[in-house]
Amino acid sequence: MTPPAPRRRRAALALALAFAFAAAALSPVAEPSPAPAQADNPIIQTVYTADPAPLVHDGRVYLYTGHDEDGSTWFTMKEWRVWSSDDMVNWTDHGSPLNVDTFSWARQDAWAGQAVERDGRFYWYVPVVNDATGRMAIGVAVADSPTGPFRDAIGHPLVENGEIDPTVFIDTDGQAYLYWGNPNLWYVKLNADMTSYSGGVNRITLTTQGFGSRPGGTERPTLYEEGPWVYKRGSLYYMVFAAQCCSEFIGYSTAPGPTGPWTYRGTVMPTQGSSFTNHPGVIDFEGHSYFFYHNGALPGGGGFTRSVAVEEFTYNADGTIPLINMTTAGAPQVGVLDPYVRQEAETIAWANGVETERSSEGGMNVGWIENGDWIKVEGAAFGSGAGSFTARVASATSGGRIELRLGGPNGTLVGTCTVPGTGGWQNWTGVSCPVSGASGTRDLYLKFTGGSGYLFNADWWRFTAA
Ligand code: FUB
Repeated sequence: MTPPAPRRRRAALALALAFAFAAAALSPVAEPSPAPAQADNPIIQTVYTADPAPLVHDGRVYLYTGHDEDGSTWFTMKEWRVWSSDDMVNWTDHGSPLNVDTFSWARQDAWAGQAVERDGRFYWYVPVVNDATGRMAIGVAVADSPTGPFRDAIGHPLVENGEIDPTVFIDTDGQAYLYWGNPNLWYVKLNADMTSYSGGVNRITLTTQGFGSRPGGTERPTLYEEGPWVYKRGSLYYMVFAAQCCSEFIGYSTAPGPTGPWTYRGTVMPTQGSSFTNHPGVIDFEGHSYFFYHNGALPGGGGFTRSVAVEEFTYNADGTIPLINMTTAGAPQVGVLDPYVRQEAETIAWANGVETERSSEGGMNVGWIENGDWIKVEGAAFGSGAGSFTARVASATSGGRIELRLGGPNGTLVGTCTVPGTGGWQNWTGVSCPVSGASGTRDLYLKFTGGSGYLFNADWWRFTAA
């Protein structure tokens, strides 16, 4: 239960300093940095994340990412992670339902993948080293839920040519395509089962007309580097990709069909943000368009300790993508959060000092809470007023307190719940306390206080109206 000390120190440092350093790390930015307490980017602060792959399903955005290990000096990645949100600012941690060991034939490198839904099943395509050949191969995992658990769908690589970064796209006629590649660009036409393909492996010819011209690019004449993301908008097909190396920027091409011919359209996101790689993911959600990427903006962050962020954008009238800059503000909230229904403690707009783990009661819980740590939950709609607060908590020590504050970690105190020792980090009990002064729509801060060491864990919470 007790995490290794270095991990804890990393998180505490990262999260305590994040506000102070995030603006400096994102250089340049289009607008002046927002006040630190308003920062929502990077959207995950409890671990380093990379290679975002968003998927809209049933009114939620599911975000599939890689996980850069703390202190990495290479792309040391053992597992993939899933997060979800219905408002683009409060993200629920679903843990890691897929890792290298899921594929019995794989050795290492849980690098950039993408998941898609078809006929109620979720297929997650990932690059990973094939132990038998030592080369990168593309595996496919399947699940009945967007949050898994995922299992190896076929027990062997779907396709292998030593290249990486699969993106999957299902066209409006039902034909699915899998594209991938670095340094080349490939695709196969997936069969309806999504776990096999027909017609062989096709190579997309990288022309400068299709993918831009790389300055000084003798070995690689075009800008295309890796990380393709293919989708369709109206009748236009888009391929957004990491361009040039290194550092990368994000460029894009368009085509009248899923296999081309591609025309290079320019830069989506310039080289920014303290990571020499970047990786695109583009979706529409609730009438808005979003661009996901990664950078090195958390303290301790860099090229191998990256973090996923998101920006809202609007397509130009002719369908071209505007230039998007990294910001610390992130995307605006879509709607509000309902504090009167059960909310997972691991639903977080910004975390300061805490981490997450699997809960014995299902899902995840927040843990490694120390005195002064806090969680921001953005845009909680209290309406005419909350009367009480309930939380599911556990403590192997003597507990502590949850201070309910509005507007900031030192904002207006509207209630304090005492958490007792429960005899174990997974021995769960309910605690309640009265609340007064919480009305309207406010940013809620759960501030944790108590003695020294780890205080308690939190699984979920809810308010009751006055
Ligand atoms: O995360 C490992 C690799 O870095 C990905 O596969 C690439 O797209 C780059 O982001």
